[in-house]
Amino acid sequence: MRYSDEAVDLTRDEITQMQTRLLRETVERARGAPAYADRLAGVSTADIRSPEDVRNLPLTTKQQLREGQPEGFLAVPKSEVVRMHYSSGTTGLATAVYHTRDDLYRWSQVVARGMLAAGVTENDVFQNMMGYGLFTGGLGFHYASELIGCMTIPASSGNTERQIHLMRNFGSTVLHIIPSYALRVLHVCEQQGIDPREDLSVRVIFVGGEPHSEQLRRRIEEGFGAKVYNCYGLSEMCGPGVAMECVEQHGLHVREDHYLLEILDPDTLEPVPPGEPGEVVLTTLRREAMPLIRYRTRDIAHVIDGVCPCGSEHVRISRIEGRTDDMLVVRGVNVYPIQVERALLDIDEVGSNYLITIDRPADLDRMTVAVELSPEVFTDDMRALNALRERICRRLHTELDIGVDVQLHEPGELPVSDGKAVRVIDRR
Ligand code: DLL
Repeated sequence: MRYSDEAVDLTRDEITQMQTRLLRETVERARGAPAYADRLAGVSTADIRSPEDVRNLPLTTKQQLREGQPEGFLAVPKSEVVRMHYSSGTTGLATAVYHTRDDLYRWSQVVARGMLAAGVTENDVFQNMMGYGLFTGGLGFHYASELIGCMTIPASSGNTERQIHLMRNFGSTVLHIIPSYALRVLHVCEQQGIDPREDLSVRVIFVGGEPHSEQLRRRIEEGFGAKVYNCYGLSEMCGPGVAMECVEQHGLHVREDHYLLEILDPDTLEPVPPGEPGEVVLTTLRREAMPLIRYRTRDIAHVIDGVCPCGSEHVRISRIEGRTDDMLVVRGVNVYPIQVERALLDIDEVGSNYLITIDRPADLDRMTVAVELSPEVFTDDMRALNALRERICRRLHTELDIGVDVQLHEPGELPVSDGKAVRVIDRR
């Protein structure tokens, strides 16, 4: 029988009612976790009459999760836990996240909903090019794809030549991949004389796990001749699937029957209106093993107002515009790495990789952007290269409001990762 998911059709009223009930249940369950027992002692679930009443509950931070390690946030007996993941810990110590069997099934459901919304069916061949293991990117999509009934290729990340071989040999139609790695795959295809548009069958690509710009999405779409859909998530909320784009590719629908979304001003912690960027704060609504209340993700996004033409009334958020902790202050100016990417990829001659380095010679911040050029334009003509470098400097200056040193590199010269890309080295 074909897998389907009715929750996608919930009306706004139904979502509100469901969230109110699930929020009460979440609070009751969370009391079972040592880290929440005291903090929720004064909360009466009878006082929760709408999803907005979440504001009366305490916030949860990454620091508290760390302090609660290894089991402070575990709300069920350990015998009910069937798996744990360990968050990537890119910004500090990693934290364990636990799942019951039902947690894992519901996680598959939310990801499958996003795959179905992008038109994936049991006739597709799904090549999962995200790391399998403690990182949630691989396993998060794996079970969703099997739930739908796709032939699933658990390729994991890395070994680009083999990835290309698998795509060709088995006719992969759907991919899941880190966006910076997708550009790397395109680059290797080019080196091997393979035209992905002609020689591969890929039609849908899910990307996520790291910030990326609209320009980067378009490059992947053009390179593969496929539609690219953004998928957001974090280990603390299970992993991928918290919010995913539909065919409209205009905002990511938050799975509101699983997650309660708030967008807060990170300083005042007051809600911001739709359209205004703020910190994404999420409450799990169905999680058993590790319910999290008002978890501060540190990701910045805004709510897109209005109902999506796809018909789903689940609220939409913009792509992640930055993190409260990846903002760089360079000579007193706030800079987000994603701004650099946006500016660079507006320039056709810029290739698939870049690296930002900040140092402080003679007590003054210096920002250097190393940029790979695309293979077609790479030349030995110094005058042409200098003119291009000047153009990139000017574009970055307009975007960032500060002067930046630019270094041009040959294609393939900068370090690459098959996991999340390292875009910034701060040597100050
Ligand atoms: O990256 C889960 C994931 C895997 C999501 C694969 C989508 C696809 P963590 O390793 O815990 O989990 O890292 C979570 O990555 O807080 C964001 O800062 C960032 N991130 C995840 N997805 C996106 C996205 C996974 N689509 C952290 N756009 C999050 C921008 C993203 N940033």
